[in-house]
Amino acid sequence: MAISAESPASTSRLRPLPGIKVEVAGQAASGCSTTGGEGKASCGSSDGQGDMPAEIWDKVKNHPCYSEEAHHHYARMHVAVAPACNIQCNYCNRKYDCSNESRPGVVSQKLTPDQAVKKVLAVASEIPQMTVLGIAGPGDALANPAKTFETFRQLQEQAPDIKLCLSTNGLALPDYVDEIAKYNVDHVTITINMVDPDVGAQIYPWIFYNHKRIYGREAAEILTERQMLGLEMLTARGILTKINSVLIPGINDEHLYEVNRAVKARGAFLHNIMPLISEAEHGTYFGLNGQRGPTAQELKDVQDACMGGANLMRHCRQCRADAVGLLGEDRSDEFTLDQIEQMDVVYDIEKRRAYQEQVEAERQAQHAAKQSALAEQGADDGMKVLVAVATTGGGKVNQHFGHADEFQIYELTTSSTTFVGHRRVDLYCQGGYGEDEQLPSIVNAINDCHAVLVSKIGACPRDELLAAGIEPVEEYAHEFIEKAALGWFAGYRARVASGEITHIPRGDAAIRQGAFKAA
Ligand code: CLF
Ligand code: SF4
Repeated sequence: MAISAESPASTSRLRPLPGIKVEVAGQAASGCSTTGGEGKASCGSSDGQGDMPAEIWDKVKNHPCYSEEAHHHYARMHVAVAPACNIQCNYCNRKYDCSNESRPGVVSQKLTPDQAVKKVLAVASEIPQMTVLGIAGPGDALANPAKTFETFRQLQEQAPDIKLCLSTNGLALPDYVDEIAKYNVDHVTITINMVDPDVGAQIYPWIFYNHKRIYGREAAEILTERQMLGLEMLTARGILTKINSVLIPGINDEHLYEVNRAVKARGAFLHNIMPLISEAEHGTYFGLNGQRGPTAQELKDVQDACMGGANLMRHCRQCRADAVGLLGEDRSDEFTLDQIEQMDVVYDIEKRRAYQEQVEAERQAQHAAKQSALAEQGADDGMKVLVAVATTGGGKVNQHFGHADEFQIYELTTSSTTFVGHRRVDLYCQGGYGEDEQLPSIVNAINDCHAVLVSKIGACPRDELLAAGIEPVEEYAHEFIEKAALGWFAGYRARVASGEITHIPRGDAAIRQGAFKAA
């Protein structure tokens, strides 16, 4: 893949729009770009507030998608009130969740605004660290404006401490920016996969615009103009924007660098480059025609090439349109409409605030532990490794290897720990017993890592990992992730320096889709 960080950014085909002031360094980007943005792996909030302005920090500090650090501690939920869509993406089949914001899997229940509000209040009373409500499909939030804004209107009144968030393909966005601002929707995601209509024509067969269906390049040209206009209008109103881009090998992989530059120039706060999910059984055009998704290394290469542009998000889980919980977990089964009817819902804003203060104290402790572990790393020897971590949340190494349905991946150097992604895996422990046939697929998923940090691991997977050259590490159980990872890394470097072991760079890994999550 020929992606160069030196590639020229070409936004020449994107016309500036009259009356819209576009700050290249970015009003919204001021949150991160005031520190230069150069080399940052994700939003500046992954390292605490830093020199981010207080009003931006206030918006991102407990939003699990806008802050990598926050995603260990705070939860989000989606309500599926938006079934219709106004475009067709070649990676989407409407029987499945919107691929913009979700992994494939049918939405179990579509909700009316009243049902959605009831569900949000029930979840908020049960999960006090749930801080964000998003509308992300299963179609497009703004192709269903009445339901979307009625939900936001009610929630703004009844749950004023919950941040409101929406996700859209951007086609209708310029028509609704004022309404988005009216309901204090502070976070908007636009899925932008291209800024070149010739690339767009390979991703979008048609759009529905001005009461008619428009096909091919013309459709992509309208879509990109509407997306850019909508982004500029949001930036002008001080609304934080995140751009989601689906990495489609051979179609837009090299082009995403240009997308990154174009959205940064229009004030996007964050750019989330995520892998195409493409399987024949999903029934999508790409899935049926053999279009593959990227490998872990291909995804990382594109993300790394885009560093220094808009700040990057790498912790996206491609959630369902009805997801509930921490990113990576899904508690939607606990909150069906029938179950909500039985619940005693008490929306106690003070109780939520008190709980979140405890969460904040834990988060500060994690941040401090990371800083002190970095300070102890010693001289830089240029080594860079990936490690996998099993965690149930709270920023700690606190999950048994056999219970992990995903591993979080960190890149370690002597001066940094960077969250670079997650890998879904088949659950190893099924009904109390280890399923050894799952092991090769788990090894494939973390094959680029030198170690896997877990709270506990059985003898059989331990041997298999060692044979594959991945070191299982239990001695940091229940410690904060970065502190644990850096503790292992210091020991590893010492063993290499002493000649006890030889450092061997590792290969690529497979991004798993459709992994078994339950026994
Ligand atoms: Fe939902 Fe999206 Fe808001 Fe987050 S998800 S609407 S910004 S609250 Fe987050 Fe899920 Fe990735 Fe979306 S991990 S798919 S980026
Ligand atoms: Fe599907 Fe979302 Fe694309 Fe609409 S915008 S076609 S719902 S992926």
